[in-house]
Amino acid sequence: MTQRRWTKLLVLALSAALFTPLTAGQAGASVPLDELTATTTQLAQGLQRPVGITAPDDGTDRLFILEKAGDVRVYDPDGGLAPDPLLDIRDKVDTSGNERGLLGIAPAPDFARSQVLYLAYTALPDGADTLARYSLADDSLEVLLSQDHSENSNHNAGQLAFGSDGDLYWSIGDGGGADDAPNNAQNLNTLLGKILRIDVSRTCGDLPYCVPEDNPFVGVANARPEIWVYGVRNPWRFSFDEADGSLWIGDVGQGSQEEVDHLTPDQGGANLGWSCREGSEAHLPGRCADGTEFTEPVFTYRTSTQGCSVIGGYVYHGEEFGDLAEGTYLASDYCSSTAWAIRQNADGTYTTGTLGTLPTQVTAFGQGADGELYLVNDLPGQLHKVTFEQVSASR
Ligand SMILES: [Ca+2]
Repeated sequence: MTQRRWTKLLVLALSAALFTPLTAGQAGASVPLDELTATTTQLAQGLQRPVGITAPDDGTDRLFILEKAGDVRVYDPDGGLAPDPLLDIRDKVDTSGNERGLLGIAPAPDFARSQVLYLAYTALPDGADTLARYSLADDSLEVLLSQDHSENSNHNAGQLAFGSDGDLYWSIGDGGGADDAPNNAQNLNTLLGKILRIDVSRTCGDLPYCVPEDNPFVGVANARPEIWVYGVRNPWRFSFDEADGSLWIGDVGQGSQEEVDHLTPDQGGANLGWSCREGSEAHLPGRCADGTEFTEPVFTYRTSTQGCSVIGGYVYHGEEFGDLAEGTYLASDYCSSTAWAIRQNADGTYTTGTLGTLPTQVTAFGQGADGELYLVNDLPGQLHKVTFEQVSASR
């Protein structure tokens, strides 16, 4: 997070503390969800299958946009979409199948100085899910970690984000196909169907990264120590709430339920259920022993009737709509474009609702350095800004 974002949150927290009790996720004023609507304004077009957005913390207000084939484009609020890519690794990326490609990007916490980016992609020749470090200074690419994913081309997940702990988190899908046939998501000996947490600021022995000592499966037999949470199917997009460091995950369902999970920073080791459970329901209960503990989603909706694939978003902490939407988590669905909203209440329960239907399809959300929310649609290839409005409660 940028210095100015920290300062703004501190001011928000202080002013809220003076007048009202401060609650997690609701640091500022906001109107009831049934009086709130979300829409979008187009900023740029002509992108080639954009699938992700990030913002470097370097004072430039730029957005970096992933194109599935393997390049990163730059949107500048003053100059618009730059014609030349920031980087191009198309000769490394396996784009066979709809879900393979360059899928994730995270600027290093010291990006302004180091000019280092982390990238997640499916690599040639066989589609291995791959995490690599890219240096803009010399256009070098160093592979840090990869996971075989050759059996199926779908369910690669691919989100990258740094937590407030400075560690890098990476989501990998269950290996694809239907019903997670090999039971990967519940198997701690594979990285498939997991969200990982590693320290990329150091090296340890032969590894080009380190495993944080407090990762939940360090020292556990037959478990990969990089695992942070398990039992996920295809967590295409996750994000951190910069106000409390909590993790919001949109895990794409198979045919029954789409789900959003919300984990505090002390919930490492959580089993999110797949494929024993799908959303809030039993799916293949025989996959898990009696008494297995699951962490239930905080929000679900029906896959077939209310959409097809959840697109995880962000908790809004921008200034422009702070009096309307501060502390509101916004997500969508790839097919229905519903604007799903979730707020955590002071007692730990959640209030959920819709903020209407977005005027465009959503492939991924992003959060600018200014805290405002943006989205891309892969077809036809546009960048939009999310805006909020207060409406009458009769909607
Ligand atoms: Ca689940």
